[in-house]
Amino acid sequence: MSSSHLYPPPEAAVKGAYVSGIEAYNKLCAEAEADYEGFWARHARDTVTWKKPFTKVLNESGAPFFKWFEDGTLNVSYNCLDRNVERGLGDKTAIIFEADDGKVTKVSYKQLLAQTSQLANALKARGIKKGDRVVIYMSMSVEGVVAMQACARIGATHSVVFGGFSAQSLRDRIEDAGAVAVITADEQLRGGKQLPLKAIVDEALALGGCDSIKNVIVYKRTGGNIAWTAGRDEWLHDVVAGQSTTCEPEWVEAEHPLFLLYTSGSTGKPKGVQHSTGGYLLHAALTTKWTFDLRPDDVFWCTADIGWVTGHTYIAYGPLALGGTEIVFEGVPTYPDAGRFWKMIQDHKVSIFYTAPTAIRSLIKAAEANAAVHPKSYDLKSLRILGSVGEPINPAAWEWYHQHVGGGRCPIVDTFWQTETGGHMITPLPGATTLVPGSCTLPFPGIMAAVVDETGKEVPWGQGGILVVKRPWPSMIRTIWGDPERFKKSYYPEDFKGKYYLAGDGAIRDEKTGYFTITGRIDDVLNVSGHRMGTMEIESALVAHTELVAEAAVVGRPDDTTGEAICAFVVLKRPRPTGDEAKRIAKELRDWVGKEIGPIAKPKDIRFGDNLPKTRSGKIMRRLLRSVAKGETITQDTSTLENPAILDQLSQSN
Ligand code: 6R9
Repeated sequence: MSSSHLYPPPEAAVKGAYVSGIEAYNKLCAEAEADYEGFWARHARDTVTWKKPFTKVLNESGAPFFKWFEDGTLNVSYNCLDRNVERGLGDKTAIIFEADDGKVTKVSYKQLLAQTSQLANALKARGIKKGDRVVIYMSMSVEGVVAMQACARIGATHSVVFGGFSAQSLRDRIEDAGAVAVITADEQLRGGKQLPLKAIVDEALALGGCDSIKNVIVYKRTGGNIAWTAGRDEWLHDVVAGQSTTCEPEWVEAEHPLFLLYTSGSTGKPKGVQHSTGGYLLHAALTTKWTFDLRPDDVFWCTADIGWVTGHTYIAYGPLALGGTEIVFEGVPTYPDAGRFWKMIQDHKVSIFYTAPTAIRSLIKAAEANAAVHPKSYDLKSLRILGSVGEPINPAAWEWYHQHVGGGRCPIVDTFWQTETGGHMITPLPGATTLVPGSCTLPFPGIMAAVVDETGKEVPWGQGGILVVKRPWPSMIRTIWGDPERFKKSYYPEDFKGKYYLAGDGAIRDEKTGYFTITGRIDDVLNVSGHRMGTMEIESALVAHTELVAEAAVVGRPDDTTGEAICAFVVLKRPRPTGDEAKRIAKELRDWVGKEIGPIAKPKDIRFGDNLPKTRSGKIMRRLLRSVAKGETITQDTSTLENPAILDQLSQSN
C-alpha cells in the first residue's frame, strides 16, 4: 500500500528534463487522448529511424491481434548501433562491462557495431536467416548483448533463456520455439563461483525434442572443462574470426517478431510472449528517454539480467537506441560484499540506477548489520534518478532507497510493467510527477490504463479492482508463440467482451489523485524476488516426481525479503513423514524442483499432509492454504471442507 508522504519533483530534476513539469506530462496525455494514432505516429517518426516510412499507424481489423506501423520497415540493430556511429558517437562508450571479479572493459559504439556485424555474418554463414529462432542461454556479458543485436541484425527472432533455468526448462523452450541454434557460454561466473551453462545445453539437447538445433555457439568465458559435440559445437571466437566487421542489416517489417520471451502464466506451461520490431523499439526508446530522462552524459545502470524482459528493454535495446552509456554487470549484489552496488555506482559515476525492491530489501538488511556496506560509506553523488521494477516496493524500502541511496535528492521511478507490455506502463516521470512511496503513480503518456470490475466496468477511484489497458499500444505482446487462442484467452477474455487488455494484476486508484497502486496478481502467478512463477508450473514439477508425490498444491505467502515465498503442500505416496525424514524428503523435493525448473522455483516451505483441504466437489481450497501458509488462525468457514482436520496437520512446518 502507498504512504501519504508526497515528494514533488525537485527543481534540479525538472530543469532540462525531456518531460519537464506536470503541465508537460498533462499536455502529452491530452495529445494522446485527442489523437491517439497521431500521437504514436509522431513519436515513431521522431524516435525510430525507418528504412521505409510507415503510412499506416494502427490496424485493429484483426483485434486483439493488433498491428502497428505495418507497412514500415526498419532494423533494430541499425537503430541501436549504426545510427549512433553515423551521428558521431562511434567512439562514445556504449557498454561498461564489470566482471564478477571486478575487471572492467569498455566497449565503444564502433566496437559494438563491429562485433555485432561479425557475429551476424557468422550466423548467416551457418544458414541462419530472417524468421529463424535462436536461443540465447548466456550470462550477463557484452557477448550476450551482441548475440541479441546480431539476431536482430539478420532478422532472426531471439529467445533468451535465463541462465538459472534448468536443462528441462531450456529444452522445453527450445522445442516450443523450434530454434535452429543456441548461443551460450562455457560457464558463468557469479559470486566467485563457476556455474555451468554449456553442460546444461548438452543435457537439454540430450533430453530429446530438439532436432531443429543445428548449431551451438560457445563463448569461452572461464575456460572450464566442457564436453564437445563435433559438427554441432563451435567456439564464438572461431566463428567470428575472419568475418567482416560490416554487415548490411536485414530490413524487416515493423511487425516482424524481434524476440520471444517465455514467462509464467496461470497454467503449467510457460508462454512464449512474442514481441514486434517497430512498436517495441519505439516504446523501449521512448520510455528510456522519458522515464529515466536519459541524457548524453548519463551513466545508466539497470541491474536486471538479460534473461528477463527488463534486461531486454533497458539493457539490450532502450539505452543503446538513444546512444547512452550503460553498465553491464556480470556478478551479484552481495559479492565480494553487500556494498558492491554502491561501490560500482561510485567507481563508474552512475547517474541513473534501476533495480528491484527485493535487492533493495536484502541490501538494507546487510547495511543495517554492517556499516562498511551501508551506502553512506560510499560517494553516491553522481546519482540523479533511481528506479524500481518487478514488484511493489513497500514504503519503508522506498524511503530508505530515497534517503540513503539517493541522498534525498533523486526521484524514484516505480515502474509498473510486464513481459507482455514490452516497456513501462504506469510510472512517474522524474521531472514531472509528485511521488508517493508505494504508488507507481500515473500511466505513461499514451497508455490508457484503468481499474474495472468483473464485468469490465470502470470502478470509482478509491475502490479496488482489476487493472486493464483500454487501447492497444505499440509495444504490446502480439501473440503467444504457436498458441493464438491462449493469447486471446489470457489477455482478451470473453468476460471483458474481448475489449480490454487484462494485465493479471489488481489495482486501486487514490481517491483524490487517481494515482495507481498495484495490489498484486489476481491469478495463480507468484512474484518471488521479482521473478514470475506460476503456482501450477511448480505443482506440475512436484507431481512429476511420480515415485514420491501423489498430490501437491502451491501457494505464496508474504516474505520480508523476497516479496512472496513459495509454500508447497504435498501428499506423498507413502505415509506422512515427520521429523528428520520429513526434512530429508523436503530437501529431496526442493532439489527436484530446482532440477525441473531452476533454483528460483525451489519452495521455501514444504508441508506434508495425509490429504489436502478440499471442498466436497473435490476442489483444493487454496484460499485456506494461503492462510495456513501465512500462519494465520483459520477464521474462515470450513464447513464445506471434506476433511477439516487436515488443516492442523498442514500447519506444522518442517
Ligand atoms: C517488468 C516485469 C510482471 C509482474 C506484474 C506485476 C509485477 C512489476 C511492478 C510490479 C508492482 C511494480 N510488477 N513491476 N508490481 N509495482 N512497479 O517485472 O515483468 O517479470 O513479466 O512481471 O510483476 O505483478 O504483473 P514480469
